[in-house]
Amino acid sequence: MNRVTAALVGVLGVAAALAAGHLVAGLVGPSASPFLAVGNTAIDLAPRPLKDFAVRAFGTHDKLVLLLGMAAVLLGAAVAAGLLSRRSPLPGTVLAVVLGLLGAAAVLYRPDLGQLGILAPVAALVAGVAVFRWLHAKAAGAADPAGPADSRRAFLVASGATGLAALVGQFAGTRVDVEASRRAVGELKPASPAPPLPPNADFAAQGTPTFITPNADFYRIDTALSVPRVRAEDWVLRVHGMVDRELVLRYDDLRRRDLVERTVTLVCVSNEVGGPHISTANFVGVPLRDVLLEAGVRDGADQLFSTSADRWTAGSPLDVVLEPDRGALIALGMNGEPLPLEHGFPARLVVPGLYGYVSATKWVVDLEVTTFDARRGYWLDRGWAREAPVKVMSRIDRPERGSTVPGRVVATGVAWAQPTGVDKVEVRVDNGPWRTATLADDVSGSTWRMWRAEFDLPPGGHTIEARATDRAGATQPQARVAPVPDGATGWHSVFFTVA
Ligand SMILES: Nc1nc2c(c(=O)[nH]1)N[C@H]1C(S)=C(S)[C@@H](COP(=O)(O)O)O[C@H]1N2
Ligand SMILES: [Mo]
Repeated sequence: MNRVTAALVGVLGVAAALAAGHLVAGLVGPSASPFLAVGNTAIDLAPRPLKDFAVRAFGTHDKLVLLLGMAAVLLGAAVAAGLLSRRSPLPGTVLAVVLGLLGAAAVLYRPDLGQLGILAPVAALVAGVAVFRWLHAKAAGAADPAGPADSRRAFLVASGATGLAALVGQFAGTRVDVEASRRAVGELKPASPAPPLPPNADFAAQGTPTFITPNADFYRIDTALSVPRVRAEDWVLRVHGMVDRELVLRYDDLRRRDLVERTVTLVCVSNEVGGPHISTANFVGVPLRDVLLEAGVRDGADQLFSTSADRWTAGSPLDVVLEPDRGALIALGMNGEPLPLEHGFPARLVVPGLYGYVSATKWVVDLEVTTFDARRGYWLDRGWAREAPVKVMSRIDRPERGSTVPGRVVATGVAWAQPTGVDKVEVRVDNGPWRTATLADDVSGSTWRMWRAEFDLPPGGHTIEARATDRAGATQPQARVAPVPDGATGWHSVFFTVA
């Protein structure tokens, strides 16, 4: 058989295997799809330096890059196996079995999949072997000059049908209609809305972000390769552990309560000094404290251990989430809509003043009241700290790094110090005296605060630095510390040129 045919047989065999796995995963659990399971397992097993590199190099595209890389490797393997199988179907068969077993191992490793999850890679293995051998036989027949005259046509029909079936399988497999479920939620009207924003809450016209981040621009950080697809009508939240009575809450149970709306700034612990992983939204939901008090927290518990639909976990200090003024939420809505899928639909946690990895569980399905000794959250065994309150921080948005600006320099930026709030931002140029910046109107301690300051500067290169002070009097330290293990510190400094 010629090389092109051989390669095609290899590729179609792998495509059939992927589609069969995907299709069956649609029935037993979307993350059982072998391709995604391998990717997710790769993420969980990746050594930290590699993960950090991926995030730095590809930002939030890191997952897309991983999937494309995996697809390229698979394609290469499929072509190679096809080429090696020109004489006998054995090499291609071996590849299909090996890939199937790899998928099975990944699915078994995923803690979020039940026993049935294994059916998806098994289907992939069986389909891969069967389709490959079937097409191989047809191709061999077509290549045989002594064979029947229509054998060439039979091969083309068979490969076309395989390609089509593989495509249909890919699409049919993802049919959990979570979009429809989200649309059907309708308006989540808070009984107590967030206070309206003051007129001058940001300096967006001078280069800061808008005070409220539109959902489409809200930073996104998570380990999920495929966004968990949980329908509101299927969602249940279990509250258990060291409680007086276990609760099982459904979506309608929560949305029928008096919903509250709170404006909260979320920030990621991995945010570098000057980094972008911070955003603010109006979250609508149920006070987490009320739910925990209903369950009745027993003495001795110190951790709220939350688990997502895809088995990611976070541990929050119980005393913090129970603080009456903290404003921790089980959020259902964000900026006037049900949570977007990638921000946790149907429900997530939001705790002002704690970095996301110890508090902001998206697609949350389980709340266990426990101790820090008993359970360890996802990032703890990957080098991050158990206690992670947000650190006081400021960022310079204008002038931009490396930009050239006129001599009358309008510097702007943001500062945050949840939950106390920002008391003061100081700015200096070229190691000169600190000057107090003008703060935008205050919204609350749970949110960021914009600042601005003007300088008249001579032409040439200049460096501007900023530092914030919180309402408890703590000033952002100068010492540069990396984000690992509990958040970066240091003053943001920006070099620019005056024309
Ligand atoms: N299920 C789940 N929830 C998660 C995460 C995750 O990986 N999985 N990442 C956390 C981290 S590290 C942060 S900073 C916030 C980010 O929330 P966002 O993506 O809505 O901005 O979500 C948190 N919640
Ligand atoms: Mo994070």
